[in-house]
Amino acid sequence: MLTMQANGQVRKPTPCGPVPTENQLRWQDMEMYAFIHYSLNTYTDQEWGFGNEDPKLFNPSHLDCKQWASVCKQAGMKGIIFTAKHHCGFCMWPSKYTEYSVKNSPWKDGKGDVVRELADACRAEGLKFAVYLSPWDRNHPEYGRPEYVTYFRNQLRELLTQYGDIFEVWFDGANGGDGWYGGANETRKIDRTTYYQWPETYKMIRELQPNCLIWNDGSDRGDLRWVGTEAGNVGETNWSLLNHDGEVTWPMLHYGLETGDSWVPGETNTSIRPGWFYHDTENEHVKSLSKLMDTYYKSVGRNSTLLLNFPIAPNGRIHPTDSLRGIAFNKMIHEVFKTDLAKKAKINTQGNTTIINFKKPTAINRFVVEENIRYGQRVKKFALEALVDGQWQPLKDELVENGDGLTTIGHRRIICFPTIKATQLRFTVLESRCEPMITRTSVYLAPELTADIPDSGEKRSSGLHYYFSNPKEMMIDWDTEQTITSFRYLPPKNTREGLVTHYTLWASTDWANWTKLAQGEFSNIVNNPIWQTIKFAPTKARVLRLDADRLAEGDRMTFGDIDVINQ
Ligand code: FUL
Repeated sequence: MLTMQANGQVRKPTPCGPVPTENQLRWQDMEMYAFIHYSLNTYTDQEWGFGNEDPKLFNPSHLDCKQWASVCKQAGMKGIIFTAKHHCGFCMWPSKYTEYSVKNSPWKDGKGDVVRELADACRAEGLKFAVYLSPWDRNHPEYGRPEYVTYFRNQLRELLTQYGDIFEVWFDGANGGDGWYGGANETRKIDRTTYYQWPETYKMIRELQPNCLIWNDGSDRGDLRWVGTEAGNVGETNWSLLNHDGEVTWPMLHYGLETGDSWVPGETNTSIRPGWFYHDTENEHVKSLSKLMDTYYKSVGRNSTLLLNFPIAPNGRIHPTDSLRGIAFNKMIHEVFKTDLAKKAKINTQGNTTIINFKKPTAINRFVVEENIRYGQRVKKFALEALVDGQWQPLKDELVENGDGLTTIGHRRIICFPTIKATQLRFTVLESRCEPMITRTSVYLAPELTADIPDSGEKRSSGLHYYFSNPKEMMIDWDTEQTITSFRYLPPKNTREGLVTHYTLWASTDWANWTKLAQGEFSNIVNNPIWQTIKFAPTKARVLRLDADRLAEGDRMTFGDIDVINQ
């Protein structure tokens, strides 16, 4: 095994397969950075705006980008990616190419620029800055036609030339089809592989910002890849490789491709709350500390980076619950990895095996191992054993359900196991694409998370009486008339089969006359299958009817749970 020598030199550094660029290496070392979702959606309580929302709604009372940057810094984030434009098309900077921006909002009399304020605040905090620019634009009249692509590039040029260094550009792949589109109010389909002409756009990015990383979820290979879920975990096996050409399937996104011909590492994106945008109803659902630690182990601890979203509340600030949780998260990471117990131990490496000898029984529950990825990703499989009471026992990654999870390493692999008192720990590379280049083997004792704040995102059984009047129609009834204000739908778990994406909700007091309460889509429900809330004016009802106007897959609607909120 090629190990780091005492003088810090590595013997024979011959590359093994595809290797990262300097940009990708620098990016991987950032480890954690923040997403900030903020737009008109914050004021309409939506996840996806339709494109016709009034710019006048944007009028925060206390918009404070310095607070965002300070919270993110204290939460251990090395940079911020900001939604300069989300799917609704509203620009958070005064783009000269559209009227649909902050310049037509009452905020700072239309003279404000959120992108500028945040870029400046990041620099003052020593954070890097990056932008999310949604290719899908539900406001723009030309969306779907070549003119829009020119508009999109013009906007990108503004962002890449007016706000200093940009470390990453995020081109969201979502494309729901329907939108306002300048009043056309229709569904527009595009061919994702050809419409945006990415190669030309990439060329422009490389010219304007040579150090910028390109994120794109598949249609054209960028420098980084999505990991196939917004839940906050990448596969326990995670190759930083993909093929440059050809189709990208879900397993390739989630696990990478061992035989891939290009270095395309995974970025794990998730939100500190169920949704990406702020909703009052989610204030009790901010991820718990243990959930955030689990996310850390399943992203940074699996050869990925963590892109953690903090939504901005309508007043223009990060909500105190989110900021306190984010800061506690960073403190906990430092607490867990404070003392490397291998430092005091005797370390002996022979061939592909390293033995860490603590000399006396030592309580441990975390193992950290790193490869020198500058020369490629090599390890396919390894073993971890502990000597406890004179017996060698195999260890497994307790966060992995099937198998022991001891496969790839890459930039960093963290193995969590229940606390044991071991006198020795044995790490062996069992399979590797080339001779392994291990640069770190560390051991820690993480404190138990006892007084944790509960993760209130879990399912709540609402005990309602319901039945299906046909496969796409659900009835919920009560014995007596109720005044109701919202209906909530939790999609089925781990399946798209029967998942409702578009709905109409009706109410009745007599089963004969029906009032339409709401009609619409559950935005982003496929990628982020969380509780969806339909709010309406207080309505008297004895029965509710939910029509599934469109399902993600299949022809019979299902749900994980449903809930009705009474006044
Ligand atoms: C998704 C979008 O549709 C969501 O609204 C959010 O921006 C998330 C980060 O990416 O694809």
